[in-house]
Amino acid sequence: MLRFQTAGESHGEYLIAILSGLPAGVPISLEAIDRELWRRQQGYGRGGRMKIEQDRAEIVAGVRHSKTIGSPVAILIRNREWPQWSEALAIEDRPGAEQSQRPVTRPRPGHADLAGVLKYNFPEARYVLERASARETAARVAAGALAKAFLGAFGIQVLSHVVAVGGVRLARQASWEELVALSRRSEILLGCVDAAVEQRMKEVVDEAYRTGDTVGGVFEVVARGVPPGLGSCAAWDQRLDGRLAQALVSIQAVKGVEIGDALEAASSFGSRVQDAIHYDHQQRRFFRRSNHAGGLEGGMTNGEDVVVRAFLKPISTLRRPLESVDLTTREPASAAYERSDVCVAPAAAVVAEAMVALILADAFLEKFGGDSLHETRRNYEGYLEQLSRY
Ligand code: EPS
Repeated sequence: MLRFQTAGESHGEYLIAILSGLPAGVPISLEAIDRELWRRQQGYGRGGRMKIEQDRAEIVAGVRHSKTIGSPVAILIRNREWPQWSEALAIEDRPGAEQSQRPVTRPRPGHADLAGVLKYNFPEARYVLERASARETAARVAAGALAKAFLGAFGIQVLSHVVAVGGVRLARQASWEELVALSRRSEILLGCVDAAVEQRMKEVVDEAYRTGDTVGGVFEVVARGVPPGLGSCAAWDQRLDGRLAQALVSIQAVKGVEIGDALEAASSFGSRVQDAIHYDHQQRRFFRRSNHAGGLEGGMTNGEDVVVRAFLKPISTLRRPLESVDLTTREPASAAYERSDVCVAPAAAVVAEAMVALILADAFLEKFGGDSLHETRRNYEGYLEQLSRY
């Protein structure tokens, strides 16, 4: 139903997001999109690039007078770095252009560099890393902000927090109120709801700075207000847990996903990890006292919070580079380094919110359809009434 695409290279002129399939009439605020872009740029452990960029969304299609009009929404985000790269990444070739190119001949272990040059048959990795770069996630966050605006019209909110940085982990559950407060902070350190744990996370990042290393982490995304019945048990590719997992693992450096308490459940007994079903006669609704399933059963939402976690490997550009091979000489060489982030867990959590919002909005539209928000709402309300009469 919803389709989204991004284009753009890390040091090219723009990043572009195109989202099609939103109904007409969704209220869109540029300020809200920019706030999401700002959140993605924050976090202790970001590198020099984030001091240069100040991401702003420029909507160039699909929104008029602050509402979607049913046509694809196109958003541009300018790269402030572009003027330094306009020769190195020129669109048109010209004689002598090789001199201004910035080849990357020492592929970084863990990065897309080597697999990409082999795949695309490039002599060096510049074009590969330009697209593989997590700079692309700015465009995802812009598209995700549109999905959040759509979901918000139905009272669905998507938030996140960082659960672990390196070996330092938040050992308790975060409340929804803590996630709301975190999302409103004007300064973001490591995106953890607990100040004492966050300080210990900062020490891990400081150690990585000191030693020329990088550090990964774990973050959790929670969606509240999601009705039961999104996704489907009928076909493997309609299962919402699978769709969420794919969307999250597609984020640069994310290598694993957990739905609900999957890791703990795998080493526990069935009687301890399923969420017993209760019924509230007054409100005429089913409910659970626990949510180990993360709001997903049989590939469908069950009406509880959707809770997913993603596991981020430490990013692969190291100030103290690992061993590699020079693509030109084929001799051993240290992997390339110019500048890099040391920890991106808080930024990746914001990207994950965007991806979850896009998947939920897609599943919501699949179930309720509608060419205008009015029509979607009518269909949704009919379903809510059906549930209340069940
Ligand atoms: C990235 C390398 C760094 C990061 C970049 C992702 O960029 P540069 O090579 O220009 O220093 O800062 O992330 C962003 C620019 C961003 O907006 O998140 C990489 O190789 O993936």
